[in-house]
Amino acid sequence: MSYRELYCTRNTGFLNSETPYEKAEFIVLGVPLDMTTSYMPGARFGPDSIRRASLNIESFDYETGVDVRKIKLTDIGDIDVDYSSLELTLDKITKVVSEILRDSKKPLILGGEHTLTLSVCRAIKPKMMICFDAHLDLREEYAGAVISHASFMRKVVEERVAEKILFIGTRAVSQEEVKFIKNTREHSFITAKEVYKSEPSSIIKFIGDTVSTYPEVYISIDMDVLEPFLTPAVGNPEPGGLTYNFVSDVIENLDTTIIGADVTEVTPLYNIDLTSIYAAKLLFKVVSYTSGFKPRKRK
Ligand SMILES: [Mn+2]
Repeated sequence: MSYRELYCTRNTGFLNSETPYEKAEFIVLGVPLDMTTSYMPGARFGPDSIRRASLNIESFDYETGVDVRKIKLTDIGDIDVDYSSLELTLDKITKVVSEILRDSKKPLILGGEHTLTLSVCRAIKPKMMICFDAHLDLREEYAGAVISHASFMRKVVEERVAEKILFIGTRAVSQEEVKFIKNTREHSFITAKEVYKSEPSSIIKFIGDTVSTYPEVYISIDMDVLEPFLTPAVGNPEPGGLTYNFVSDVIENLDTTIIGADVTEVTPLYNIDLTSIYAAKLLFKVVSYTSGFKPRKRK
């Protein structure tokens, strides 16, 4: 028996795709993790909300000409979260994602609190990771927990399961986190204010050039990276965020292989499905830019 059969249950799927697992290029996995949430709870309802959104927005991507409904994609359901043990739950995620990679497929993760990215990195060990997030999540511990939504990136760095991380949209940090990241040579951040003050095309080109020196990239999207009037239903809303078009354009201009992605921190109770629509749409962008589409030459 495979881990996906052991640990996952299936319901209405992302895009309701009927592609069998064996034939799929992308594997959608729900992770309804909601254990260390400290402010707005409800991330456990994120995966189904994003699935529902995926069924109710346009599947044709005008910019790429890709209809994501025609992409070979399958949804294997949700990880069974073990609410008595975060480590056990993270281990289940690592095992299922490892299996997806072993089968030469690309994982698309529907969160769930952002902590799940630690377990995904333990499986993927990306050489390059882009992390769209208002926060750095690099605290040594948070509210007594060494692994939590505010500290899991510290573990990613300390365990060296991601070689280089570029944070984009940063705006809510502690002094400790800034000091820590500046002491690493590998990891860096671009603040939301820097994006706001720059010419969008120049900063998008800068990100594209940075990433293109790596053969592949993993994309982690905490939905709080966007301005909270766009996506208020997140665990920790933070003013001064990015726009949807900016994030979409960054994804469009990544001249390298996207090996997988996650969207996290959607807490739909506060906003019905609107935040989930942004999450689904950004995943559509990842899928359509990954699947055979050649980006236009950047000017
Ligand atoms: Mn965040």
